[in-house]
Amino acid sequence: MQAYLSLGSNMGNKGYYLREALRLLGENQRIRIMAQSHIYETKPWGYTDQDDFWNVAVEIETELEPLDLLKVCQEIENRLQRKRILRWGPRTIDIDILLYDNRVSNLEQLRLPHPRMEERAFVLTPLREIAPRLVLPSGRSIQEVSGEGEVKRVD
Ligand code: PH2
Ligand code: MG
Ligand code: MG
Repeated sequence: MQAYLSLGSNMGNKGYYLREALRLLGENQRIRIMAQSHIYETKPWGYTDQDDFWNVAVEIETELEPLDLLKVCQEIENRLQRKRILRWGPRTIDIDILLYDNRVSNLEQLRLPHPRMEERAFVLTPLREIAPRLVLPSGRSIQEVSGEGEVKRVD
């Protein structure tokens, strides 16, 4: 199965947390990283009184079902000292599942497709880089939608 993930960090050594998260994902026997975007520095979205984020998008192939993939992502977040204090608040690492094949999930722990992905430049810009032909859940091409927020490449 194919999935797209969005990773973000805005605390401490952001590059370190992103690299470690990607390394730990790739180390999982049931996950293969197929494509990885550059790192983008992005203005915080939602709760704006916090440091800028660094964001990355990846395409993976996985044998894990969505909830098992979510569990792996959360284990990596916990391992990298993620503390859940504020919704949309500062975090060492956040790993979100954006799309998982064409699956739809309305579970409280996991909404698929990610309900806010098309509003956010910090998701769309890295994703467009690795999936330029992607058709978004709304039916629009990823080329037509830019989302809100400032985004610039850092690496
Ligand atoms: N993640 C959030 C809230 N706001 N803003 C940016 N720029 N990047 C993020 O990854 C991000 C955010 C909640 O997960
Ligand atoms: Mg998030
Ligand atoms: Mg999250």
